[in-house]
Amino acid sequence: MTRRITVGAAQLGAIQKSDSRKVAVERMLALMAEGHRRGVELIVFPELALTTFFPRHYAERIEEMDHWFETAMPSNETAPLFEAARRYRMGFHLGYAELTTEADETGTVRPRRFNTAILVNPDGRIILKYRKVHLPGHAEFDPNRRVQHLEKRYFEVGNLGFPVVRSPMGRVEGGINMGLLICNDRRWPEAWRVLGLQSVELVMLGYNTPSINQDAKGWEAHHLRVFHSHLSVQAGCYQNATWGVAVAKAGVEDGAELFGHSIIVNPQGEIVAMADSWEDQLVTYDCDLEMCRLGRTTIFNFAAHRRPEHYQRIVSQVGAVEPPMV
Ligand code: CDT
Repeated sequence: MTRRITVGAAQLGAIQKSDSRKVAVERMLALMAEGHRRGVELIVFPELALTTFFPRHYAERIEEMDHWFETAMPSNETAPLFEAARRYRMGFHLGYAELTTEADETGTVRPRRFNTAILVNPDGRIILKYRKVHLPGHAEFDPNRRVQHLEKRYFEVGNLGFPVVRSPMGRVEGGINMGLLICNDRRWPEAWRVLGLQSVELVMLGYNTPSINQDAKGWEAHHLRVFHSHLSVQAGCYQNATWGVAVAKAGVEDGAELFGHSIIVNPQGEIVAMADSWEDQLVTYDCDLEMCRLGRTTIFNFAAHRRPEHYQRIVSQVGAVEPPMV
């Protein structure tokens, strides 16, 4: 029984503020058609793939931004992606802004906004949904920034945890353990480990990462931006013995540069495919899921080697504290 799947990292070039969802979806459909020709069984699109990265724009009232959000999935505009999935027998991952009316922790039913990703199977059925947990940036307009990063203003912290689904995909009829992260999540080992503890074999994540860190104040050289992104994904894959597909939006969007460099990473932490443009670009790889076995039966055999009794701070503490002076 084969345990191989051909995945596609479908990087998107810039989507401008003036571009409609129809334009974005047509570009994604072209990448799916190319993927079909190249034998792709599962295609991964970026975070907030249907629109520009709108958290760079400020609105006094959050509701003014609601036109960037999806209230249904599929919607009229996104239905062609689901049809293409069925036509090509191809799963897909999609990031989008989700506006829903549901109860919060207090039981109050109200509009709620999340930075969301879904995994759709080749029947066009949503089999996994994840809402971004680690929201970077700030909630108020920052006059010191040339470009705003207002994810904390427009989105709530995700409330679905880090779920993993086991489902047939491509040639793997017996099922693949698949999990999702979104952008900034990739920098947090805790997020990867929660997926690892569910025996994840394939992690998909989309990102929109500016080439310049405006908070760096000179401490983060330009080239380190891509290095840190790759370092995080490669470490996450290695330490949890999983494949990873990390897919960017790239190029100059609304005058702000996003760094691209989408990658596919094997369970040894090696980059096996990488985008080399700032355009719409599909990079593919035939992933052998049996490669996950080595890590999880040896150095990262969690059952044999983890010591959770010593990890208490990870869940009981948020900020770092100073050690006692000796
Ligand atoms: N989209 C996203 O999460 N981007 C962040 C950059 C934040 S810079 C304020 C990232 O971690 O890539």
